[in-house]
Amino acid sequence: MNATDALNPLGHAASLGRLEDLPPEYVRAIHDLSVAPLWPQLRGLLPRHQPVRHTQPFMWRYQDVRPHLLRAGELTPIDKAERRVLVLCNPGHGLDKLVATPSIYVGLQLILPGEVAPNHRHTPTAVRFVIEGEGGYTTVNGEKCPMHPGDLILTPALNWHEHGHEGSGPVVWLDALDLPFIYQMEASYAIEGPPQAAGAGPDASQNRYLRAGLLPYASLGQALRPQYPQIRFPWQDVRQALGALASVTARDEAVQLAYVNPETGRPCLPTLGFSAQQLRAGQDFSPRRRSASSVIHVIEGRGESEIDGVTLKWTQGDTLAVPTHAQVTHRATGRDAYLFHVDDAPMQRALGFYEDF
Ligand code: GTQ
Repeated sequence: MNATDALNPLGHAASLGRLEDLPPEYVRAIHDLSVAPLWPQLRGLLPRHQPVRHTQPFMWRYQDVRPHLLRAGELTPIDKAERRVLVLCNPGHGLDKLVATPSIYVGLQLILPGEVAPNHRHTPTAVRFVIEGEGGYTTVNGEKCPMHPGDLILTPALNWHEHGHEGSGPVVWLDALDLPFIYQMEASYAIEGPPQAAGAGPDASQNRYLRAGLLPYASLGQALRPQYPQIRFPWQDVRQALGALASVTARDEAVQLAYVNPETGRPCLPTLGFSAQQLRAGQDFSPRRRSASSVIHVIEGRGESEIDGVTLKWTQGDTLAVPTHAQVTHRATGRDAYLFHVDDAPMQRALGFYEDF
């Protein structure tokens, strides 16, 4: 074949040379040096126009997983688990990778009355989104955060955190971590510590960052600001703010609030982004297709989502995985639904390639 026949109009080769096209002794010689030719793998590494995606549009039903999580409470005492978590594994990646999407780890964590999940800190960043139960708490760097259903609590990289339960009945929350990326970087590890001396006072969401637009005066112009001034976002505030936003938002626009650092207005964590959405009943909502992957947790309500042609019918407590570049439509049925979104847009923005289409 004449080489110029195989060029596309942009002057790039339609197909590239394969490993089998090379003399075996050449391949052996470079492999012996731990060296490989790029061109047989170039289109795999850099496919044209769209990334290769193994992540499946998928849903974990809370009512399916919950009984097994409660059973884990009987089967495995907390001191044999430290964190009693069932990890939501996207079937496109199998059970070993422990990922919901390539960049997002999600687990359901159970803590029973009187139990303590002991203090540690680690390089991956985590958040908790409370699903059910009262009396749970997470202490983050000495700040004790109560956990009510719908609350978001941040445990940023290298911040000490421990969980406990002073109430009755099971407490369950969703853990979301940037663990897959940190693990891939060979940078994931944890350090154990003694129990924290938690302050008796309320967390900062209850006295320092009560309203948008109002900051503690002393934080202005402070050279050394706390990196994570607000680590708890109470659901009752978020739900109320969504209702207020809905009243001034056109029917075809998203009623969605981003969780941000109140002092900087930036995403509250560097790798993963969080938002809460009020999805209006009886109306299709199709966000722009985006390069970020995401996990969606149903806070309240029921409905369905079409993700790359796969229809998933959801109800309260269910969790969905949305691959990168997916075409998505959400629909709440009956009454308005409330969704919690985790995405890797902050990471993609920091790396300079975030896109929506
Ligand atoms: O609660 O600290 O799901 O360290 C995975 C690792 C939860 C936690 C997880 C963790 C935690």
